[in-house]
Amino acid sequence: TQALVAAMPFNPNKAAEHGFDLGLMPPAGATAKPASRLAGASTLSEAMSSAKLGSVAPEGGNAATGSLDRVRVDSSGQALTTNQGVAVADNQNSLKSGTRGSVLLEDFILREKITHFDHERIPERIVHARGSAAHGFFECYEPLTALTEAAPFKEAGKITPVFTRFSTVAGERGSKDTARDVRGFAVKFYTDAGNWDLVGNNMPVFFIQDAMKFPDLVHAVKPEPHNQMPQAASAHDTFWDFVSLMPESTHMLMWVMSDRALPRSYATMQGFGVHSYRLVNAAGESVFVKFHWTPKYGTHSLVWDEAVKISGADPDYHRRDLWERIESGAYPEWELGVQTFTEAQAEQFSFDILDATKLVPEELVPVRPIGRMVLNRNPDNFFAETEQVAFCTANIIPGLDFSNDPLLAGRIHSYVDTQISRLGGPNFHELPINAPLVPVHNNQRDGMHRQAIPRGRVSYEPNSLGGGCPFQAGAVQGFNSVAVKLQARDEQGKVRAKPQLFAEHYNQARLFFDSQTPVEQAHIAAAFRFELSKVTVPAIRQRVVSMLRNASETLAAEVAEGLNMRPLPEAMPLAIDKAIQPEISHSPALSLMARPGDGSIKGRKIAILLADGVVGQSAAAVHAALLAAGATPKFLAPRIGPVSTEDGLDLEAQASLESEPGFLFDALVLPDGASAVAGLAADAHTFEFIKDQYRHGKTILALGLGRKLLDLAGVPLALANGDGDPGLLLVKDLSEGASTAFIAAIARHRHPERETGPTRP
Ligand code: HDD
Repeated sequence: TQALVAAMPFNPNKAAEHGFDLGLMPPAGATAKPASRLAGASTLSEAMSSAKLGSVAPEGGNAATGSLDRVRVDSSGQALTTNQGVAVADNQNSLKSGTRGSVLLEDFILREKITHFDHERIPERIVHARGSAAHGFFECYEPLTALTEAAPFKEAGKITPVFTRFSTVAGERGSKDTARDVRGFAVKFYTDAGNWDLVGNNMPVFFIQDAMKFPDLVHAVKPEPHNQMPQAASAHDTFWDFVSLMPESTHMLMWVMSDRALPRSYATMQGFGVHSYRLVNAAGESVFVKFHWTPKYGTHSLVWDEAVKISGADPDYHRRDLWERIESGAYPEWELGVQTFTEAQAEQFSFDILDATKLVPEELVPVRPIGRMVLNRNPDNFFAETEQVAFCTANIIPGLDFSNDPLLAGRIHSYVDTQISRLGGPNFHELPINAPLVPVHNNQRDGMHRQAIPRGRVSYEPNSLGGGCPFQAGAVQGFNSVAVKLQARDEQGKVRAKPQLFAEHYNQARLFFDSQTPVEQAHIAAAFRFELSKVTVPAIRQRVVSMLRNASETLAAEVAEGLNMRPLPEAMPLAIDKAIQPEISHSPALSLMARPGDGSIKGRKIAILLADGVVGQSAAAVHAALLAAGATPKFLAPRIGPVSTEDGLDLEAQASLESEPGFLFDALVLPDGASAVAGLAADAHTFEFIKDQYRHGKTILALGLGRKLLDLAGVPLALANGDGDPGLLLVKDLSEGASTAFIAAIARHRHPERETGPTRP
């Protein structure tokens, strides 16, 4: 028992421990490289400068460790104190006039404790309230100096510490992780030229083109104001009312109705900077750039039925996944890629690159990989780090600049502004998680919660009394905005209007839908059907279908069919008077299937069912093989705790079938042993478990007599068309070949060939 329980790839009790930082140590049994010299650095600048010397990425450590150490609190071996550092003798009883008398006003210990507690909550983010984050690093592949002088891209092997927060958009802080929603993908680079925040999403486009519409969009999607329902869901009248009156949202709706909006984990989703930004080199020359994060472990999503069930059984599904991957050493990793193009190229595109509802197809401009990001350390404290981190699109560094995207312009204002009420004043940049690694010198002073203690009597510039310091860095060292030339068409003077191409709303929506595989298309149609079935006003449903007709008649017809809508409503009138011919009609890169990942099963959760009388050896062997492959196998039985085996091996169930149902796992092992099969068959949870695993397209391995459970659950052993099911492996015992085949089938993530139509069994 000891050996197998200890073989958990991570320590689930970590957060309860004091004394030493397990997160900085290579996880027990993991194949991570030993903690690098960075972990031992005593200051951040020491860590950073040693990082720059070499090309070894700090797996298991993080350069930001040094700076946070000064504010870390370790209470091991310490007595309880008040906030003034006064030792507290009794933390159980308030001060009273006699044991049955009234509590005394002078009880400063009670009052301090309660007062602090009363103020422990801060406002949640108005959007992206629910999130999870981790520390890590970015490593540059090769110098990008021809295009940009941005600090992270200066040399091959250069390491820049990062803190990355993922989020859902609509739900409140305590809502579920697996809602159908866009996911935030915000990266703070602590560069040696100041902080750069790349605040993106897991989808490369957005609902609206102008920040002017953002409050309307958010009000429409959030729970309705009169009754505060529904939570973390777009499936309601106000959202669909708004978007059906904003045809520019059609492209984004395709993404949000696709499986992209149901990621399997944060580690298996792409990220995008969305807007066109600029890269600027030392000579001041600039090109446009779009940023792409591509997950090493592939793009994998949930299916709707699975997402709905998970949200009940484990609302923290993505948060837990991120945490456990990092603790087990299966570090989430993404490659950063850029699409770069010139102003002249941009002029030729059939769409406007300032329009955030459009992407630049990879067929037009390929994505060039420039580095990788690894997340390898969990935060020590959720509030201090994940909640207090303040991202801002305005945080850019020399070598980067904005484009004139009007959505971006509003964001540059909004993020700083919102932190002032969320974090209580203008000094939130001093919070340890937000502070840059480089020193800050300016004449800004005072304000709520000021931490810095500026010395001297000079707080203005120019000055002579302070020797002229801090002085302007000048054009060579300081940030310079690109001197973009105004073009003839910009000389209309002040206008509230948009460029003509912004009025073309459907070409890329069509491109997206037509580039999906049939299974993905079926899921999109099913998602529209589901969401619109929750819309109570028929006119809104009609309007959405009339909008979809302009993007895809096939999709519109399927959705209308699903809503019993006959005849099809007229297509919505177009906003543009001339047809715009798109460059391409198919972009395979837009399918989730385009990025299966590196073929590993690192971080996947696999259930191995047990019951008394199980053949211990084969269950233990499959556990060991999965662990060695970097997955997180778990023994489950009708009841948690010890399980007796046929062959005398001690095994222990770490969860029960009731506490962790089947849809929480990526794959399933059914054990061998006549009594175990009988024991499992006597528990109805077993069949729910198997049916969900089957229905959701998961890989199932049946060892020996375990296959009987499949028969009892009514699982067909072949596909509807008579072909063998690649996700069902029935083996006598666990020969070498069997575990390899099992691992390869899990690496496919899901076996959609089991799906027979939009309404599947
Ligand atoms: Fe935003 C948070 C991403 C448009 C205003 N946004 C926020 C976060 C992400 C994004 C990832 C969470 C950051 C974190 O983890 O703390 N937002 C986007 C993307 C957009 C976008 C990719 C379109 C391309 N956002 C957008 C617009 C506005 C905002 C147009 C306002 C004009 N966003 C905010 C905000 C938030 C925010 C209100 C809420 C909390 C915060 O900023 O710190 O300022």
